[in-house]
Amino acid sequence: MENISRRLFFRQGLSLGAVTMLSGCNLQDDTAIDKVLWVMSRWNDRVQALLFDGNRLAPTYRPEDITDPFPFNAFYPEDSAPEVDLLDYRLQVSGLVDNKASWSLDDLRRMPQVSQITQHICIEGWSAIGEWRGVPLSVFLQHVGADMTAKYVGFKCADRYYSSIDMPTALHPQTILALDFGKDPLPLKYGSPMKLRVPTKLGFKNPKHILEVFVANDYPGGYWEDQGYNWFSGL
Ligand SMILES: Nc1nc2c(c(=O)[nH]1)N[C@H]1C(S)=C(S)[C@@H](COP(=O)(O)O)O[C@H]1N2
Ligand SMILES: [Mo]
Repeated sequence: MENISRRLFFRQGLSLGAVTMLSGCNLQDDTAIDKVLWVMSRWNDRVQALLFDGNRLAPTYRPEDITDPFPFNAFYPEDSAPEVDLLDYRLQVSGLVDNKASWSLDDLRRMPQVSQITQHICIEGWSAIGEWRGVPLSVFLQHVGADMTAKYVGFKCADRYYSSIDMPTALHPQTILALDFGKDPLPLKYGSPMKLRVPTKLGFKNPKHILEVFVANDYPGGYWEDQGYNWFSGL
């Protein structure tokens, strides 16, 4: 398996290199270079998907390893984090699922919960260890009768942010719809009332303030993904 994908890597890598030379793009030709880089990144997604082991767990840490204060990050400053009304909150479910009924926070809290102390790694060059607790996304998807053979699970947030992950990662045991941070409900800045915690991917693949979960076969992209960050971004 590893040999095949490595061979695949070199063959595809070489042919991509050849394409780059043959197309004769010069440094002025931004769109041609851009196209090649996008193709390479999507190909990189496929290799990462091939190598992803749905049973391999991300490292977990001890309570004394938890980073305090935990850093905040978003595409806006901390005081602009979107305030979602907890009582009115209804998580929307759409796409390739049998049951599109929305979920209140109580509905989510009645589901099985798991905890994890894991490391969050941001592409901007920092990492921190935190504790999150919530519903395994696999349990949630099972419950709404999601098409588990679909390619993507996507997320829409209260702040225009959006992201999506591959189905094997969505079904990974450490991928959770997190409701708690440490012992408390998720604070505003860390994604209240609910965020995706996925410790097998980079920080930007952990959307906060989630309003909608959907299952799809059409590539949903993401806020940073559509601006060039590699979509799979596995660790
Ligand atoms: N809704 C939303 N989710 C988001 C972001 C955002 O801007 N909006 N930023 C992402 C990035 S780049 C990082 S590193 C983490 C930061 O999460 P934290 O504030 O809990 O540390 O949230 C991710 N999820
Ligand atoms: Mo990030």
